[in-house]
Amino acid sequence: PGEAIECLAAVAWNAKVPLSIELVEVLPPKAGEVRVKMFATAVCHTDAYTLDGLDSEGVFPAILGHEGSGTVESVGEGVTSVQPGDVVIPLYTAECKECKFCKSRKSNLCSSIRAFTGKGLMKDGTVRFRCKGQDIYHYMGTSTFSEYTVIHEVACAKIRPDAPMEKVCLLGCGVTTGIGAVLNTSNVEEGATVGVFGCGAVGLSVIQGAVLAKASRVFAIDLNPTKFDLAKTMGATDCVNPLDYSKPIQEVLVELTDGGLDYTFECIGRTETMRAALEACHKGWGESCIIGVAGAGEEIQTKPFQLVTGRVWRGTAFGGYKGRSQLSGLVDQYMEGSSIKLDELITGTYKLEELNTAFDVLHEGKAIRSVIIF
Ligand code: NAD
Ligand code: DAO
Ligand code: ZN
Repeated sequence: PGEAIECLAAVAWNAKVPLSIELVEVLPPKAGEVRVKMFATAVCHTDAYTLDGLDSEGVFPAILGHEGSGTVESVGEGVTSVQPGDVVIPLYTAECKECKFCKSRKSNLCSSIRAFTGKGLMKDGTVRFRCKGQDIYHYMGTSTFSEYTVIHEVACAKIRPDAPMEKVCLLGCGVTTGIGAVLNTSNVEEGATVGVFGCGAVGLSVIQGAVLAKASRVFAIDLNPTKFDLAKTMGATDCVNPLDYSKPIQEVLVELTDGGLDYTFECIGRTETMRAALEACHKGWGESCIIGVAGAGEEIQTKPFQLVTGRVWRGTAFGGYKGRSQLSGLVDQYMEGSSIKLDELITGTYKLEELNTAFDVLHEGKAIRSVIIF
């Protein structure tokens, strides 16, 4: 590992101000670290949420971005699982394969670096970005809004070199999360009915997961009817806009489904829709999975009787996938045919200099995924 690299990055100097494209210094990777030359990155709602100041862990100045792909430029001491030239997807949910989470079949919440990445730091407590004489924090251990980034080896998912990096970057977060929520976290079975609250990239990927699970009916629920065409393309059988009804949406869905849905997924990040998703579940067995990230300090509510009468409330991070072991398999599945849809979700491509526009179109409800190509 040689020298610092000077390159362009989008710096979030503070919450609620647009990103600025700056020349930054990216220091060489230390022991157990990998420097990656980014090829592409998409913009997920979680980046917008952090930039809007809603994230209790948000620290500034920082380089945001967590849904990307690139090639390894150099590796630090002791790194053995990747080498320069390898194509990788950075993981915001790492996999060390040694901690108790990694050893458990029940969870993907690796604890090896999380205490540091949650604070915007590398595992040695320092950062690898400098700009205008200042240290710049990392974000989720990924910081993909930069031409070069430094990540931990345990957060480096190696994938096949012939994968189109401008597409498979979507597997770094939203698509994997949605599909995994269905297949791993909720274990939806053939013939089940599914309700999906929110038809952004995450919700649309829950829909594609429900199709993979052979669900019998898939209800797409969104306030923005322009999302419904794509929801149908992904496999939704019914589209419901809460604005078309005067009753609470959970009551509407319970009526439409003879007592409620077998599985629901909240892919918005609002506590009211989390409640609605739980209460739209069938008595006795319905299960609701929270995927959306609510604002810092917000709390969910329902009557305990909802659970007493057999409904289950659960949640998922990164769809339960263990990234270093399993992400390359999803890339293979995408490459082998039509079972995983990525191209349909890309609604625009931009240059790094246009990143603020990509945030604007997300806020305006006009984007599913905008991909920045470096
Ligand atoms: P997005 O903004 O693209 O999609 C959200 C959708 O919800 C939009 O289509 C919007 O019209 C719709 N919506 C908003 N309010 C609504 C309401 N009251 N009723 C019905 N629909 C409504 O976002 P995204 O990138 O798909 O992310 C969705 C959520 O998932 C975010 O909260 C994000 O932070 C979270 N997320 C979680 C994980 C995880 O691992 N748990 C991973 C990725 C994203
Ligand atoms: O291990 O304590 C932990 C939490 C891991 C972070 C998981 C984040 C999931 C929600 C963020 C989503 C999107 C990028
Ligand atoms: Zn671990």
